[in-house]
Amino acid sequence: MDFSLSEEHLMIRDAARDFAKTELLPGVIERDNKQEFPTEQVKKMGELGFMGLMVDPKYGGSGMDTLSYVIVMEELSKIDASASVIVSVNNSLVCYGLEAYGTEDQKEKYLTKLATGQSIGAFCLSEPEAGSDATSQKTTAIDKGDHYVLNGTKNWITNGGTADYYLVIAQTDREKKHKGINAFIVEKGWEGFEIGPKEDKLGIRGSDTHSLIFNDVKVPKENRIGEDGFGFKFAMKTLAGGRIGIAAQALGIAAGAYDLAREYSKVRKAFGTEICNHQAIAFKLADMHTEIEAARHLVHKAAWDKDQGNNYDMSGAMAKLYASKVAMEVSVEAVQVHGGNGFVKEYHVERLMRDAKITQIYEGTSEIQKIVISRGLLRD
Ligand code: COS
Repeated sequence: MDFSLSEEHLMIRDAARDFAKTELLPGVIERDNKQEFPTEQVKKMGELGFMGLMVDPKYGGSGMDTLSYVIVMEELSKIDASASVIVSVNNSLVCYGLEAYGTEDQKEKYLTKLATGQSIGAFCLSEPEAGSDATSQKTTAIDKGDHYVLNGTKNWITNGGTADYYLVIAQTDREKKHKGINAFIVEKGWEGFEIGPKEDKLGIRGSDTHSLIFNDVKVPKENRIGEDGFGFKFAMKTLAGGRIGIAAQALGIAAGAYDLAREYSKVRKAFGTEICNHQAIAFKLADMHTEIEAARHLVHKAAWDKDQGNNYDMSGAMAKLYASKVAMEVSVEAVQVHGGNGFVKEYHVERLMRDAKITQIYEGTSEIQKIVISRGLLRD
């Protein structure tokens, strides 16, 4: 057993850390206030290879492992969780989904652009009445021979307004229940495809979240991913990896909040000394650090499982369940350590606290993670 990171992993960590400090930190508060998408920053992340970290270089990706991906996610999320969710969705839902299950033509046409960051992707499973209960898809894709006709609404779609390509899950044959669901690649601008208004959110306000409306959208048959009826499994398999990315995002939010709290406690004075000299604060830091370290082990273990070719459904779900809880707890404590300043935007911790909440909700709520974990425990 070896807990140390390799030279390559340390290099990618330093590159992401440096990028986050120099490119994401300036303007992060303003983007949060204005709900402004980090367009320039995403472009630069594409140039650095962050938008297709795990994709084979033959499709324009960086060819790195999942451990590199979670390391990058942690570093970006310490500073800007809005930017990191854009990276996460593009990498582990869209690029991974296409690389693992797409045809060669689909990879040539779409993955090459997504992996380089030239284009952005979105993953569209959730609906007004199908969030956790993902098999209850109301969006329909009716088979018309050489094409499908798509009708319905998708909700809370990350990159909803900025994406160029959308992986859309829809019901083709209701009789067959989840075995009648398909996944499709849909391009922005296709007739009948409308982007709904932007959501006004509690956190990750720099990422754009929209509902999407499909009105008789014609989708060519060659844009279906996998065999007929593979759509639900596609969503589940892809989300299993996505959850590792969100776990890493949660870890980063916690680590970022902790770093700020630690620094602040060393300069802020009360009762004649720096507040870190008070056990009330020092013990908070001890708890925060211990929880973050435990979360990091779970996240790295899940990434390692994926890299080893092991099943990662459970380890990814455990990492997300725990890291998102730690993100919430640590960010609340970081605000507390900052006292009144913690409630003020310029100190960053209130934003991290708001950003933390979504990690317990998207790509499967904490309750869904417990379903996945408990079913895994009780299988056979
Ligand atoms: N990999 C491959 N296949 C999987 C899978 C996985 N990780 N998880 C489930 N499946 C398959 C099952 O094997 C089953 O197929 P078969 O009937 O061929 O065996 C099928 O999917 C349906 O599974 P199940 O019966 O377990 O479905 P449930 O309705 O009980 O739901 C949960 C399972 C709750 C785990 C699923 O609906 C889920 O993950 N929901 C949350 C979705 C989500 O994350 N939403 C957020 C949107 S993205 S922001």
